This record gives sequence, C-alpha cells and structure tokens, in this order.
Amino acid sequence: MYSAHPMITEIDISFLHRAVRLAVKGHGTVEPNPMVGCIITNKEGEIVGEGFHEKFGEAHAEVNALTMAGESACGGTAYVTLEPCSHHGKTPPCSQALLDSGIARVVIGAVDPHKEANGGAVILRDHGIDVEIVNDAVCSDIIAPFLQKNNTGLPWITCKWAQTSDGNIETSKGDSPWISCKESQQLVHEERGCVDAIVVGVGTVIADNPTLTVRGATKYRTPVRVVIDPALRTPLHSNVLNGDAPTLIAHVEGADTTAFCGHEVFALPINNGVMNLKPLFRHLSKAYNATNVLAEGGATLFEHIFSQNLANELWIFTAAHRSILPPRVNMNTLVDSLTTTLIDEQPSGVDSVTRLLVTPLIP
Ligand code: AOF
Ligand code: ZN
Repeated sequence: MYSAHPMITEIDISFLHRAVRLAVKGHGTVEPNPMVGCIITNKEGEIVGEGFHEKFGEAHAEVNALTMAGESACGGTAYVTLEPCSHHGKTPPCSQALLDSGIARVVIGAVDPHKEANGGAVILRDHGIDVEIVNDAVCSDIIAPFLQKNNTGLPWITCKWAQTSDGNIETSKGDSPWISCKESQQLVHEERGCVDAIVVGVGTVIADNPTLTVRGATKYRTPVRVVIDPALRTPLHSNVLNGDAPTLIAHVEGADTTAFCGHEVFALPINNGVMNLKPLFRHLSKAYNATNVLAEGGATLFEHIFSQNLANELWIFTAAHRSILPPRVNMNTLVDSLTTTLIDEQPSGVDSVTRLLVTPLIP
C-alpha cells in the first residue's frame, strides 16, 4: 500500500509513472503547454488505452488514451499525470470526455494551476466519479517549466555543461577540445532540438566558435542563439552569426550595435554595476514564447545565472578524466554553493550525466 494515502496503491503509482514516460514524448512539440500522459485500465485493471498530449493545439492526453480504449474504458480507471481540463480551449474539456466514457475512477498525478483550465477534478467528483489526487513528485516535475512560465513569466533555465572529473569546463592546450563523449554530444543535440533558446557568454563564442544549432537530431524547434556580449566583442565571422538560425546579441545599454545589423540586439540593464539577465529571459518568454532555455556556458555566464538566482536545473556531463591544468573556475565547488536535489544520474558512453533541480534562494 502507498502509505501517504490509503486509497492509492503502488499499482496506481506505477501506472502514473508509466503515464509520465508517455508524457515526456511530447517534449519539444507541446510547449508552451504542459507535457501530459494518460493510461486507461478496464474494470479488470488491464491497460486498454494509452496516450499523451502530442502537439500544441491538438488533442489532450486523455482524449488520445480514450480513443484507443473505446468502450473498454467503461467502468475502468484513468491515470492522468495532470488534472483533466474543464475548459473549452483549443479542444473540448477532457473532464467531459472522461464522463462520456463511463470511467469509474480517475487518478490524478498533479493539479493543474492554470486558472482557466483547472477544476476538472471537482467536476468529475460532482458526477460521482471516484477521484484521487496524488500530488506525485514525478508528475509535478514534468510540468515545472509550464508552471515557471505561467507563474513568473520566465522560461525554465537549464544550465548544461561538460566537465572533467575535477570540475573543469575549459579546455587548454594539450587537452582534447571535447570534454564529453560522442553519446553525450548526441543527447545535447536532441535536447537542443526541443528547446526555444540556447544562451552562451561571449567568452565561449571567442574561445570555441560554437555554431549552437541542432545537428544529427530531430529539430522539433529552432532555438534562437543568444550571446551575452556586454561590450559587443562577438567576432563578425563567428559561426553563431552564420544565419543557420536566428541570433540575438544581448549587450549593455549604450553600446553601438551597428555592426550587428540583421541580428536582433537586446540591451541589458545594469544594476549596481552588474548586468541584469532577468529582463532578457523575460523577453525570450514573451517574444519567442520560450518555455525551455538551455544555457551552455561558460563559467562566467553560469556564475551570473547562479548569483541572480535564475537557474532551475543543472544538466552536467562529467568525463572520467581529470584536466591537465587545474580549473580556473571549479564547477564542482560552484555547484556545492547551490541548494540542489538530484533527480537523475545515468551513464552516457564513458561519461556520467547528472540532473539536479536548483532550489531558488529566497530573495
Ligand atoms: C488536460 N490534458 O493533456 C493537457 C492539459 O490550449 P488548450 O486547449 O490545448 O489547453 C491547454 C491547457 O489545458 C493547458 O494550459 C493546461 O492547463 C491544460 N492541459 N489538460 O486535461 C492534457 N495538456
Ligand atoms: Zn484537456
């Protein structure tokens, strides 16, 4: 038995987590909507329907799962990672679709904070359906970017980097230019194809001349390339200006942007001598409808993002080897200065990949 709630069993939780694995298949195509998954079991507890919200503006998870289940849904249970919607949005309400199916029980992973769409749980209960709200951590984690955007007007900011085992993200003479292995680089390209923006500091542009495009992976989205370049030092022949994807150069107020004509420029305000990144992220959320942003370095950019309390998640690729020279900025120490929760740790080729959620500091 699941001890937190006597009516919810371990089987319920395992079906919800199976629905989470479906939900995340929508990453890259459903945003700015939340990722949602649904499993339908029949009266005997056998899976008869599975579905997820596949594309923004199209059918919600419950409708896809109910379509697969057909009449077998009658008397069964629906497991939904997010509270079924109650509103006529781009599609009719899922709460009504569940009522029409004759489902007897609905297990909800997380409540929907969206004021126009929520309330489905109450509607279902009012119609005599047995509704359980689990408040499951995994179901909540997958809607975190949606919540962030709705509640704060900021995108979800994931800081991604590759480091040596001693926390160095910079390569020096004698080091290989690649810290992480091919498998890890592939994962990054897959994620790039699902996010709305990739942000780097000008130091990285000058040192590595990255292209910051999606290569060798499905391009569900074309992320805008953003360079934090206070004094406009981006070389005009840089790969980030090659026209393969849009580029935004963020500089400090008053800089002469004439040379960057044809690219978007954004003036960053200075507060107490420090460039304030929040207005830039707000702009990405508004102008690009950005839900997910990948910050790809370097160390100085991460220091600014961390000190301004803007990081939501860390995605760290750690190689097995140490660096030849000691790190200028030790990323292991920098991470230790934050309050984080480990959500995943996996091997990727010869690397180890770690995902951490960052607990924001109370300002
Ligand atoms: C559900 N099931 O699979 C999803 C839900 O713009 P619309 O009409 O597609 O509605 C989007 C809103 O519906 C979204 O903001 C969120 O509150 C909810 N998403 N609800 O019952 C789903 N994706
Ligand atoms: Zn819905």
